[in-house]
Amino acid sequence: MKPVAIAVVLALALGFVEPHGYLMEPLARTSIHLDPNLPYNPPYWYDNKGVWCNNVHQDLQYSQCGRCGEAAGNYDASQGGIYDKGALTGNYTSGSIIEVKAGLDNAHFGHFQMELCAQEQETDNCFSLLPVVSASQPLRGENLVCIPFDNPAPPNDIVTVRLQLPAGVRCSRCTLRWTYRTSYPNGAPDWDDCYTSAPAQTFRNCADISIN
Ligand SMILES: *[C@@H]1O[C@H](CO)[C@@H](O)[C@H](O)[C@H]1NC(C)=O
Ligand SMILES: [Cu+2]
Repeated sequence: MKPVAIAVVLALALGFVEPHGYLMEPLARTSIHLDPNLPYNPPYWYDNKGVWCNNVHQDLQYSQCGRCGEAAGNYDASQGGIYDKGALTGNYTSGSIIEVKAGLDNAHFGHFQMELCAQEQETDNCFSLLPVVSASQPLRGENLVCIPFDNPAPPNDIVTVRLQLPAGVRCSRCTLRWTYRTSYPNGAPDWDDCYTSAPAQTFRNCADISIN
C-alpha cells in the first residue's frame, strides 16, 4: 500500500477519523484535494471532514480552537501547510449576496456561523460575523444556521446559506471561515437541537476568497 493508503487505514482503525462536515463551496483549504483542477498543495488530507480544533470541546468563545480549526496556539507547519492560505476557491463582488454550501456527515445537531477576515494578513482577531439572509435550514438570530439532525441523509447533508457581504469591502485574498458548533455532548440545561452553552465538539474550516 502507498503511505497515504496506510495512513487512512490506520486512522480508520484507530478511530481518529470523525467525518462531520466541511465547507464545500467555496472549498475549504483543508479540502482542496477534492477539486481535481486545483494543485495538490496541500496534499491529500484524509481527515478533511474532521477539522475539529483538536477535538477539544469548545466554550462559547472557542478559546481552545485555532484560527482555521487546528489546535489553539499549536499551529504545526509540519502538517504540510494544510491550514495555510492557498488557492482562491471563490471570487465575489463587494456588497453582494453570496451562496455558500456546507457538506455534512455524522453531524450532531448544533449550528454553524460564517465569518469574514477581510484582510490579506490573517490574524486571530480579524474575523467578523456575516449576516445570514436565508438558508435551507432554520436560522437562529442573524448569524446562526441550525443543523436540526444527527447523521443527516440527502438532501439534508448539504446546507445552503445566503450571506450578505459588507458594502465597500474589497480584498484580493481574504478568508471566509465556517465554524460548526455541534450540540454534542448533550446534557446542559439549555441544550436543544440548535444550541448548547456547554463546551461542545466544534469544527472549523477556512476558504480563500477574493472580493472585488
Ligand atoms: C478566482 O480567481 C482567481 C484569480 O483570477 C483564479 O485563479 C481562480 O481560479 C478563481 N476561482 C474561482 C473559483 O473562480
Ligand atoms: Cu462527533
